[in-house]
Amino acid sequence: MAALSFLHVADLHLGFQQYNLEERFEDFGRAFFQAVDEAVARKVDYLLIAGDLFNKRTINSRTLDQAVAGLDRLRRAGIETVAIEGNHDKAPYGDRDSWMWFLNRQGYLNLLTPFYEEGRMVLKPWDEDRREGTVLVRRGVRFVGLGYLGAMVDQRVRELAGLLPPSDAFTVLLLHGAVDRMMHFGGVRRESLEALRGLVDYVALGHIHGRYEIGGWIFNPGAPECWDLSEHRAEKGFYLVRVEEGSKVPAAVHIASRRRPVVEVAVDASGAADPDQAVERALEAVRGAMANRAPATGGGGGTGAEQLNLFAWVEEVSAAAAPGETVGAGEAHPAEGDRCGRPLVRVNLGGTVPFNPVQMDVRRLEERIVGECGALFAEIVNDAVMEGDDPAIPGEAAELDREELEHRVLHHLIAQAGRYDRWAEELVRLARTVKAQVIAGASEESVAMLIEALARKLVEEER
Ligand SMILES: [Mn+2]
Repeated sequence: MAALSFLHVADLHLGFQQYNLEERFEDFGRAFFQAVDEAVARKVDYLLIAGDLFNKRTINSRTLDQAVAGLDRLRRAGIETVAIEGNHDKAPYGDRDSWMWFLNRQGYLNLLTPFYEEGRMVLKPWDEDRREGTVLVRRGVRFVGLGYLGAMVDQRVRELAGLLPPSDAFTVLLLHGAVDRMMHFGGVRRESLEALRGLVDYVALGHIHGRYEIGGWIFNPGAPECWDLSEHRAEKGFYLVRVEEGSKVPAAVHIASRRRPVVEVAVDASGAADPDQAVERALEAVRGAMANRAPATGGGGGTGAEQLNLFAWVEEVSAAAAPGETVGAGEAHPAEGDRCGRPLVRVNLGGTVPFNPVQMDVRRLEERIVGECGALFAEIVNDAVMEGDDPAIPGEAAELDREELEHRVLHHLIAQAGRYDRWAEELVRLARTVKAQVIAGASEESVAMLIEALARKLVEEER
């Protein structure tokens, strides 16, 4: 009866109009509404948003409308939302007025943030009047929210281990960070998190867009939609979590999000006599892949529901549902019909051809994949190489040292992109400087300044 339950989501990226397509904007909204529907249908106590509710800091009114619609539905269902900011929706440095802050002020969610005194973290209990704090305590549960801390996250997590008192309450840490990855952009070492064992019972992560979990207490649900098409093989969705009264052990099941299918096709253009033939070959390959594709079930399969049966949650909730209420199916949303409809297509064009690969009309190919194959959008990655051209990795690679090899590969990639070949040397130098700076632990701001400086120079010289 007094068991605790919550739905853990992250990286919803509301407002992302991918490829400038209205339909993609709606896809990200629908993924959020699916999470809201799940939370309401399962009658959870809390919705946890582990960062990147929004795709960017400045959102438009329609994005705010989506967010408010979902959060208001939760509020009316008696579900409290606890959230942190991610790197995408964080307010600009020194400015606290993010849209997450606005939603917090309006009571749609409780936004937890870290606080500092003289450079050291202090744990500020949630203040309902000021609507701010790091630690929110509710009956039987304690939420600690650190948000996105960039290169500092590892240090702050270790600080937290010294600050957080033990508690009888089940403790959830919300963190927008990656375990043992992207160390300068939100990466945290697993051993640093391990120092929180016994103090924290569930680490609710966001940031990495594919699902992973560690040790039965660290969970990352994966962005429910594909922010980048390369994510399509990852598992994505939400964690439905239940904790029995007095227990410190979370029972978590992953629910796959219903998302737009992605079809990825590798095309070897080798042997094509001319650009048109290569394009026809690609089109043929896409047609075949589209025809062979399994009927769209949307997302990563139905393992979530099967696992749920393990603790008979479905039956229990179904029995408790009001007459006429559909459990799990959710409310109908506009344009639901296209939800699992036309896929996004990515074509990786490779091989060696007897003509300059930029002569292949990829624009036209994209149009035809949409027009003739029923794709919502097509993205072509043209990595084909002209016969006799230096391949990206030269034959004598084994004899080159790492530095020289890196230089050659970068130079090749930039020169191949066509419009930047004039600047290839400078761009290679920039890429290598950025790499060195990142390894040395430079801040995102200083790296951004480097890139901006060169971009300015190029724009001026192009005039
Ligand atoms: Mn994200």
